[in-house]
Amino acid sequence: MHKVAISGTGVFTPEQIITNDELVKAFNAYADKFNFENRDLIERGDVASKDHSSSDFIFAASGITQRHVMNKSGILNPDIMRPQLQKRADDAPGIMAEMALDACIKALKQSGKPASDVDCIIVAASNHERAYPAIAIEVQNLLGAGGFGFDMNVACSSATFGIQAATDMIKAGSIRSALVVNPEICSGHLEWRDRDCHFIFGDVCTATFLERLDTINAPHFEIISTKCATQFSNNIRNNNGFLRRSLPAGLTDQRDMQFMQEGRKVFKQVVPMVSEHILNHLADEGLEATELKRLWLHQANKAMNDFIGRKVLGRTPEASEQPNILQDYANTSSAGSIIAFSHHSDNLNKDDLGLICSFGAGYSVGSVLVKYAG
Ligand code: CO8
Repeated sequence: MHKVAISGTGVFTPEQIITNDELVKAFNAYADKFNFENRDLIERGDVASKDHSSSDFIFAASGITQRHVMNKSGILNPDIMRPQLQKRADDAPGIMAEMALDACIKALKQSGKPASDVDCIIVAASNHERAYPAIAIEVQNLLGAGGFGFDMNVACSSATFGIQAATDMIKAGSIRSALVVNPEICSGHLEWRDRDCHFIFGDVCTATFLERLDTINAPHFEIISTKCATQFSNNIRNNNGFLRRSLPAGLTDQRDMQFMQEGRKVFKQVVPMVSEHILNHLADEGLEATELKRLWLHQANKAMNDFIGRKVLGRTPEASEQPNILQDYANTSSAGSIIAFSHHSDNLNKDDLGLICSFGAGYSVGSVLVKYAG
């Protein structure tokens, strides 16, 4: 069995930013317009009126202050309330492949390896822009990599599940290296007209380069072990699949085509599941939580991360021990824990242990225990 390490990460961050205040202003204009246009139905009690959103609520409930998006103008237009992305010709690079390419180039640059050294590309994300051909194969082509590529989806846990798949293949010797890429255009499947969730998500793409320990020539993190778990739940769900047009209502705009969740239930059920998972992973390795120098958690909600950190460490973690990036990026689904890992892996000493953990729809939870090798 070969040993495996992470020798590079890359983050593609869209230039356009929506602050909470901008988001709330647009939502409230939409709500006022909706209430005016439906005033008779609302008066008769046939339609519920829409309440205003609030920046103070958003920050208090989530810790989010802004999000990056691929298209701001459509989302903030009260007559549109969704991103407006240009149609691309079939022979032009897809939008996800383009984001992925940027992140992959950055990850490879950090690892000091050319694209020709990449044996496998896994595009692991919560929604893919099409079913086939796999986006991973398009990225492989744009990058000039060899080997093979495939797409996978485990919602917010896609990155860690992808890292486990890549690690196992490298260990076994079927590949020498892999790029695990997470292009997330969450803005495309978020219901911006629903105040309960309109603030939650943002867009980004991350890439993680893994290779055999004996081929590395850059600072790196050795992967000690990975652990994945799933447990079925409908509390986070999106019903927009290819069978949609075969339903009686066909493709008409309906709420369940976008992200739906029972936020409170998710919060209550996922926090214990994740903290227990992390403690079990450490126990499998004969480790105590006190031996962890850093926790790079999924970035869904600050209060959620505070709970998990306290449960795992038995005390409130320092901000530097458990870095959050969600204040700037919001929830970026599978990419969140990798942004935290990529942006906050400094000030570690040789042999320090850290853990990347993502969790979400499924339910799913994945953790990657790493050791900094300098
Ligand atoms: N402004 C003002 N008031 C509001 C707003 C708003 N925007 N939204 C809700 N309120 C009101 C509610 O109506 C409610 O009022 P009342 O008490 O009168 O009924 C009150 O505020 C409290 O509402 P909630 O109970 O909903 O508020 P919470 O404190 O529970 O916070 C959260 C809501 C932030 C959603 C919280 O429950 C949470 O973070 N839960 C966990 C969510 C989570 O982690 N989900 C994981 C999803 S990610 C994932 O798995 C990947 C899926 C694939 C990606 C999809 C991309 C689109």
